[in-house]
Amino acid sequence: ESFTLLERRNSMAPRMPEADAEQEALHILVVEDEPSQRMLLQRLLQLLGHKVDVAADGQEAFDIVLNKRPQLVITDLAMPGLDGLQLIRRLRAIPEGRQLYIIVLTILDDEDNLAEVFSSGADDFISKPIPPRILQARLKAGQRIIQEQRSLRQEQELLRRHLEELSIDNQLAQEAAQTDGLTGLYNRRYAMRYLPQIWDEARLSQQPLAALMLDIDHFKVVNDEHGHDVGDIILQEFAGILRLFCRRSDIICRFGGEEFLIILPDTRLSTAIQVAERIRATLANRSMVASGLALCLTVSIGVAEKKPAHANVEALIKAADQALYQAKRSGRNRVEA
Ligand code: GH3
Ligand code: MG
Ligand code: MG
Ligand code: MG
Ligand code: MG
Repeated sequence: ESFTLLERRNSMAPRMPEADAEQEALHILVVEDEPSQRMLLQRLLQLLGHKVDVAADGQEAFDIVLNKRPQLVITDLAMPGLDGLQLIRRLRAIPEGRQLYIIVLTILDDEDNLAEVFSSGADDFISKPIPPRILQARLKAGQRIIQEQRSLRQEQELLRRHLEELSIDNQLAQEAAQTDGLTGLYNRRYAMRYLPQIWDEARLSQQPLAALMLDIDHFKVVNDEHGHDVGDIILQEFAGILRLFCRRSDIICRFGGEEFLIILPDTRLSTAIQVAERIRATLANRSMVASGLALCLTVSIGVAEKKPAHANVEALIKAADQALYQAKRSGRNRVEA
């Protein structure tokens, strides 16, 4: 093996390439066990404007690829320990090495040897001794691939981000469309679209289904005496209490201003009445704090369960609403079924 770079430079007509303005600086790893050759190649590449790391064998090269992520590897074949072909096969087997551009340095450019070089995963080869202008030309070919891969990765990343934004927007829009802005509960429109499905499921599986219609008593007074903002805070607190007494499978909905509907799947009337009673008692026995005010409020609740006579979920809701009307008429702060 003779590396004739220095001889070339000193003798005859040295044709040292100059840094090419169109050639971008690459991050190159030189793998070569012979120290003088390694250093010469390193100097030449640095002269051409590239950033160069060096390794003396395959194992060291493998570690440098993982840690420093060069774009291009120029590797010798015959090396102690992990040789050039083994290095290439290992690199091609890991994500960090799949897109590396790999050039092999070889003295044996016969058919068999080259076939093995390419089938191990190399992108190109240069015969030793290395003619500097050929090296420069091969690097330029590599650069085209590296640039193309980079722009593909960038496009992929843009696309990925775009898709992510779309799906977040979509999710937010869906949430906004189905929830009530003040309380975060489902809104009436969503409930009326979604509930027929719950109704059908209960019908088909012959499971009970219950509905609670709740209306805060004399809520107008809160607004009149303390202002609309305090009223809003009370509504939010009330929504929190409802969440506290409901299961994940229950559908809690702000049906109107201070009127709420809860649908309880797989729940009989007696259980639904218990739930309603707990909500009523909780509100009656504690004061709600809003803007430093402690307010005592009560709620009236109508309860109904699915009956064979009900044609649809609206009929069930209507029955709960009628029971609520009854609770109001009987003096408020009551549960009626
Ligand atoms: P009742 O015991 O008969 O239910 O009396 P009420 O005062 O609660 O009933 P009414 O229907 O007369 O008044 C409901 C009040 O709820 C009137 C309205 O100003 C208030 N309200 C409705 N929506 C909101 C809201 O989003 N925020 C606030 N602060 N108040 C609301
Ligand atoms: Mg890379
Ligand atoms: Mg060697
Ligand atoms: Mg009311
Ligand atoms: Mg009302």
